[in-house]
Amino acid sequence: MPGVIAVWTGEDLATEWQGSLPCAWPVTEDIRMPTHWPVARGEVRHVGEAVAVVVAETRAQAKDAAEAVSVAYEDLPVVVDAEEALREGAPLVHADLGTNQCYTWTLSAGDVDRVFSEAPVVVKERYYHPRLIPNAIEPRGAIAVPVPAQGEFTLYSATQIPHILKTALTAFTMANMPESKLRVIAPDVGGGFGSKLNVYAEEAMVLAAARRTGRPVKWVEERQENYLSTIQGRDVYQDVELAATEEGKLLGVRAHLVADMGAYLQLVTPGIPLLGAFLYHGVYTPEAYDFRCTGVFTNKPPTDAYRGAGRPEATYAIERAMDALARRVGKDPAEIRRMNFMPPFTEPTDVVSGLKYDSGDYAKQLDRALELVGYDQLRKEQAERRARGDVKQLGIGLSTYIEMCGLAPSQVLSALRYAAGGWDAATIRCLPTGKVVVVTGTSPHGQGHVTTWSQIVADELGVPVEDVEVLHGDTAVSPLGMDTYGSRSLAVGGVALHFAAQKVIAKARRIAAHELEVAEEDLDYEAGRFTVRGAPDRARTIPEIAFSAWTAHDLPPDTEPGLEATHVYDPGNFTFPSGAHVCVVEVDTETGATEIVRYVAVDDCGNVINPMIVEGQVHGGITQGIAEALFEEGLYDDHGNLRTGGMTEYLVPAAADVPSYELDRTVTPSSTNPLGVKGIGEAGTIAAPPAVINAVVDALSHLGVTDVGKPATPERVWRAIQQAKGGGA
Ligand code: MCN
Repeated sequence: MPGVIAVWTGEDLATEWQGSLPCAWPVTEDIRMPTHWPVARGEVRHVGEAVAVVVAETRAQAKDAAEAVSVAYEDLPVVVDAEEALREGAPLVHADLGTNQCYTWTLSAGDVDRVFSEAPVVVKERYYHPRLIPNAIEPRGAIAVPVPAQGEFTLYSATQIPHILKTALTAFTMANMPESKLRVIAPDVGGGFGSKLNVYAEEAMVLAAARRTGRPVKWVEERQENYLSTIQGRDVYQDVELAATEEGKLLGVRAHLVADMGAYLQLVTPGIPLLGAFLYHGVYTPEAYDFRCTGVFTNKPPTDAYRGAGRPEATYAIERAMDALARRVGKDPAEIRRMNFMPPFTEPTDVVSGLKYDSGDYAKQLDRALELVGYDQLRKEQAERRARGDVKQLGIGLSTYIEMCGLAPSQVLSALRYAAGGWDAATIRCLPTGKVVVVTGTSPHGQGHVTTWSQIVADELGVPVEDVEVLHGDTAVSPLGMDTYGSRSLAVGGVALHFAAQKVIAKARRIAAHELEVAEEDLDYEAGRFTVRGAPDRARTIPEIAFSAWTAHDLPPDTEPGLEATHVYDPGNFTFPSGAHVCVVEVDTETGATEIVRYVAVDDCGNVINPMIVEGQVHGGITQGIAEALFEEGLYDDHGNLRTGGMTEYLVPAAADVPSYELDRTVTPSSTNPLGVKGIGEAGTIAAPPAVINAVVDALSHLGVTDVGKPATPERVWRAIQQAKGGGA
C-alpha cells in the first residue's frame, strides 16, 4: 500500500529479541512466568495483543495499511474471570504452564485459628474490585531515533520510568543492544497514574523498527488502543473476615484474595497485591493477621500498577469491614474506629503484619474530620430524613486510612523478591554565575517536582527559587535514578536532594573558612550564608563560594575545584501517610442515584514542602477514588472482548460530578527521613472508595442494605434497595 516501508509479524521480528518483555517481580520461588513476546507468535491471548507491525511514511498510511493486515484466527476457548480460571477444567491461558494459577503468596502472624475460633464476633465480607482502565490525559507514545555516528539509539517515551526502562529493555528484551547504547528521554509526560510504570511491547517495537529501517520510528497510542493495550488496574476478589469482642474490639483480620493478572505478567504485575498485603489491619491493632493472595491468568490485558496499587484494595477491605463490624455490634462507625485506633506515636512502631509504622495520630485526624463535617448534626439530619421517609436519604461514610509509600528500602524489596533497588539520586551543581542545577533521578509526570525540588534547594542553599534549574527524565543527563511511582519521589528523591545539599554546604564551609581565615567550627550557617561567629559582617554566600570553587585560585589544600555533590539515598523505612476522609451522600431511593454533597479530607503526609501541590495531589486522588467508587468499570464479554472500549461506555467523572473538597491536614513528621516527609501522591485514591461506598450503604442501611458493590451505579444501588425490600431484583 502507499507509503508502506515495512510489515512484520511476530516471527519476522523474532531475532530482535533476546527474551521476554520483563517482569521484575517474581513474588514466589515457584511463580509461573509465561513468555511474553512484544509481538505475538502463534497464539494471541488477549484482545489488544499486537500481531503485526506496520511502518509507513505517515500516520494515516500506517493506519490504513494496518487495517489491511489480514489475520487467520482459529478460535480457542477463553476464560475471562479469575475465579472461573481456577476451576478444574477451565481453559488454560498458557497451555505449557498446565494451570492458570500464577502464584500463591501468604503472610501470617499470631494465632489466627485460635483467635477466630474463640472470638465471640466474626464478620465475613466479600468484595470485588472491578477492572480499572487508566486514562492519563496523554496516552502512551514512543519515538526511536537511531544515532548512526555513535551506534546508539535514543528512545523518547511517555514513560514514568526512563531509567528502569533503559536497563530492563536492554537486559531482558532487545537483542544486541548494550545498555550503554540506549538513551531514554521522558520529556514532559502528561500523566501516568502507574500505567506508564512499565516496559511496553510498543517501546521494544519502535526500537526494533528503527534498527531495521535505519530511520526514526514513531508510535502514538490512540485512546481506544489505550483501552486495549495499556495495563489495567485492580480486578481482585476479596474474602475478608474480622474477629472481634462483643464490644467491637478487633482481635483478628483475615484477607484472602484472588487477583487477576491478565494474560501476561508485565513489569510488576504479580507484586501489586503485595503492596497492600501488610495493610489489611489498617490503623487498628488486632493480635492475629492472615493474608493470602492467589494470582491468576485470564484472557484479558495484564493488570499492573494503577494509582494506589494494592493499598486501595487493602484500605477498602478493612474500612468497609469495620463498618460491617460496627453494624454487627451496634456501634457508630466513628466509635468503632476510635476504640480500635493505635495510640499516637512518633517513633517507628511494630504492627502485627510485620511493618514498622513511622508515626501517626489517627484519633486526632478523625476528630478534626468529624468536627469539620459537623458529624453530630449530620447524624441528626439523617435520623429526621429516615423518620420522614424522604426519597433522598443521607449517608455519611468514613475512611480512616493508612498507606505505605516512599518505595522503598532496597533490602525490603529484596526480601519481597523484587529485582531492583529502591534508592534514588540527586546531584546539585552550583554554577559560577550563582545559578544552581539540580539533576534528579525522579521522573515527574504531573507531580510538580521541578517546583518542590527548587524549593528544597532554595531553602537549604539560600538561593532564589528562580535560580534553580531542575533536570530530569533523560538518562544521559541524569544517569542515576529509580524514577517516579509509589509516592516515593519526595521521600526518596527529595531526601537524596537534601543530603546532596548538606554535602554542598559542608564543602562550601571548608572553602569559606579558608577564605575568611577562621576554623570551620567558628562559622555559623543560615540560609546560604556563612558568618564568622561574633563578627557577622565577615561572611560568604554559597554563590560567592561557587565562584571561587570554579576559579580554584585559592582553595584549601586537597580540595577539588567546583561546588557540586551527588547523593544516592536508600531509605531505611517506608513512609506511612494516613488520614480521615468523610463522604456525605444523598441517595435517591427511587432511582438509586447517588450525589456526593460534601467531602471532607484530613490527611497527614508529615511535613509539607508545597501546600498547594499537596492539595492538588489530594484533589486528583480523591477524584480518582470517587471515580472508582461510583463510575469506572472495565467489562468483558465471554470471548474476552472489552465491552467498555471508550468513554461513552467506560465512565469517568467530569468536574460537575464531584463536589468541592474541604481539606485540612494534621502533621506528624515521619521518623523515616530527616525532612519528616511522607508521600501524598496516592493518598486520596486510597482513602476515597471506602468513604464513598460506606456513605452509600449508610444512607440505605435502615432499609436493610449492607452492600452495593463497586461502582455504585444507580442501577446497582436500585437493585440493592429492591433486594433488601425483598423484591429480588
Ligand atoms: N509533596 C510535598 N509535601 C509532602 C508530600 C509531597 O510538597 N509531604 C509534593 C512532592 O514534592 C511532589 C508531590 O507532592 O511534588 C507528590 O509527591 P510524592 O507523594 O512523593 O509522589 P510522587 O511525586 O512520587 O508521585 C507519584 C504519585 C503516584 S504513585 C501516582 S500513581 C500519581 C501521583 O503521584 N500519578 C499522577 N500523582 C499524579 N499527579 C498527576 N498530575 N499525574 C499523575 O499521573
